[in-house]
Amino acid sequence: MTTASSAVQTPTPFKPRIFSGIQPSGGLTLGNYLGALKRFVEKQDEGIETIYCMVDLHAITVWQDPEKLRYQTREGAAAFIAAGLDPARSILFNQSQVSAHAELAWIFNCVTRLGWMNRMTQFKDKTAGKNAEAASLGLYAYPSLMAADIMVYHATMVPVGEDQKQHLELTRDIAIKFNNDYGVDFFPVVEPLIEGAATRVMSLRDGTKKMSKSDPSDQSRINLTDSADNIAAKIRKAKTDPEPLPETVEGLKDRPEARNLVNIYAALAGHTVDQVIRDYAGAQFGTFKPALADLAVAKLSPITAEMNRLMADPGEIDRILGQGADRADAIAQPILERTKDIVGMIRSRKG
Ligand code: AQP
Repeated sequence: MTTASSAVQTPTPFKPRIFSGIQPSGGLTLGNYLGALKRFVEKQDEGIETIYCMVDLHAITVWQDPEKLRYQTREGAAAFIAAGLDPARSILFNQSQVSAHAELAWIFNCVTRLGWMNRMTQFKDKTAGKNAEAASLGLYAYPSLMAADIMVYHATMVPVGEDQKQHLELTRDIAIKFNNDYGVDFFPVVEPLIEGAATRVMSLRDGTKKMSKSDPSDQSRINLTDSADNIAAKIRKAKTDPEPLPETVEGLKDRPEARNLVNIYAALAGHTVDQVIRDYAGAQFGTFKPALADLAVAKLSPITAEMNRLMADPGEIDRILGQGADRADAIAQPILERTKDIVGMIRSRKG
């Protein structure tokens, strides 16, 4: 069973502030929705200051067609808003509009140790079976930019899926080393928020692999732009085993595909995994899959419809992203300027 696993909260002198981002490296998936978007909106509604970003600088660490990148950045922003994000309450922008991210990332590149980077499993996963020598330097340095994304706002909490846990630990290490090296207490030690039934939504074709927007198989994922028929067909064809659903949550152990579908149901319904198992104990997939498909369509179709409506006016999306970037920049610049002071750089005349 997937359970809440957020780290112990440590007292901090920093104001609670949430930052998180999504790469416009493809159309967003059910994994991005349950692991990120849905929770981002919940955090906004809890009244904490929230800053969210389409991380286009991260996306180009692997090749992106320029027109598609622009489209996907707008589509991602539309998904945020369609999922309930209010750009007046949260800050929503695309990363490349706020240059402080890249500037702080360079300073962090000089704090981060090669040995730390060599342990990052996402780089290994993304280059597995490929020529790692041909990967971009940006892909290797990705976690240092991610640390800068968070620290440039002095964010104290980052809602992410399980897959980002190691990068968050690295962010903490970079902040601690910076503070120690310069004898300051300047960067907060950030807390990952890894909560809920769907912190790791798995592929519909292989329950041991993460559902991912860049998986070559479209059948492996549910896209937020999929039609109701498409969603139902993908769930109907999702890989499962021949057994009925178990009587207890423990019975899902060693059944990754069954566990994944139950987790998705729980996250979409807002139920615990226990509750879902109680409701469907002994059910065949012939019964469970249509119920899951109905639920997925009921939850996702209104989001898809709103995304389509918003995408009809790209100028309005660009305006929202621009306003968000101005607000983000107003927070980031003073923190970047103070960082440069600490490092011994002569202050910008603008600062
Ligand atoms: N399958 C998933 N289950 C739960 N959470 C997920 N997230 C991504 N996939 C899942 C969460 O979504 C946020 C944004 O992720 P990202 O777009 O920055 O990059 P990613 O984690 O690398 O997602 P993808 O879909 O696998 O992208 P590609 O294919 O481009 O690498 C993060 O909070 C992440 O945890």
